[in-house]
Amino acid sequence: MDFILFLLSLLTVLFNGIDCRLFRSDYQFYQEVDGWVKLHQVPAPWEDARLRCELEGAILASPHTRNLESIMRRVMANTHSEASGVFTGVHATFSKGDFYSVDGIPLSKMPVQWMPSEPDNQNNAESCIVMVANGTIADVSCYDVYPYVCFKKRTKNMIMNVCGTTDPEYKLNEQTGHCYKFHLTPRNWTRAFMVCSAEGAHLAIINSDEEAGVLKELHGRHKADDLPYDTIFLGFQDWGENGVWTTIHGQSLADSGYAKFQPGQPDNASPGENCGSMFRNGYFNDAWCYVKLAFICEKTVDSLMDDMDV
Ligand SMILES: [Ca+2]
Ligand SMILES: [Ca+2]
Ligand SMILES: [Ca+2]
Repeated sequence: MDFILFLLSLLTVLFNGIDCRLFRSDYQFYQEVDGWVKLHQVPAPWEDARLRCELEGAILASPHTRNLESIMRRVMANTHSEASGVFTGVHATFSKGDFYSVDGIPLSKMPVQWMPSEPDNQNNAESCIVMVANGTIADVSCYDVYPYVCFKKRTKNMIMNVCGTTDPEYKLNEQTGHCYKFHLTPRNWTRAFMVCSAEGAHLAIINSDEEAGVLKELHGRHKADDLPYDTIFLGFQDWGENGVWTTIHGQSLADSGYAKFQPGQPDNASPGENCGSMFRNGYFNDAWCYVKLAFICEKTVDSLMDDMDV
């Protein structure tokens, strides 16, 4: 009998171990909610919080159930979020006063209580909900900044691929041994950087002629008509100066292994181009940082989650 119990507990330990590795290593698995949770301590406006959780493959957490509410409170404990509270996924940005979680659950179904004298919709400008450490909530401006919690419910068939992500759009390239994802949704350079970072990757850096060929081929799979401009953002810039081109990993282009600009580029077109991009032919261009372009994220297989922001 003891042996069977021992075997069962061993299996449970093994099974939990597997659970933890099914998702990102910057998330913590909690049995009570059958899912993974991460506290983001850097306060952000609500839209950014929602987006970052989504890019991480999760959602902005809401206190749907007593268990999730108590886990949210637990992760807040002993951090500065304990005093400030955290943004929840509950919002009324679609329709004033109609509060739902980002996954569509009405606030009225959640086991939470308002703080004294809340909700007050101050200045008619409060459409997002924060929760403080004692579990009570308040409406606040979505433009204020708060820490927040992301939550990933365990689902069947979650597959961690060789790229160390459950995002099937990351594909391993055998030539370079790195994984890449082409983002068709155009973003400015800063947001492109954020997207790659949240996905546990980085804006792609070309380290050889061979890798330039790989990215060129990836670009070539998308018709020019499907892109806002036929140039895509990559991971280099010049710190807002002119001409000192540096990869986001701090190397000069020459040191990084590829520094081929299109003839006539960089041309620093008015009012100034400080962000790195690549034309369809594989040659570099300096681009306006604020223009929205498609972009490529790159992920190293061996460091998997080392690039994660925390
Ligand atoms: Ca309020
Ligand atoms: Ca690279
Ligand atoms: Ca240019």
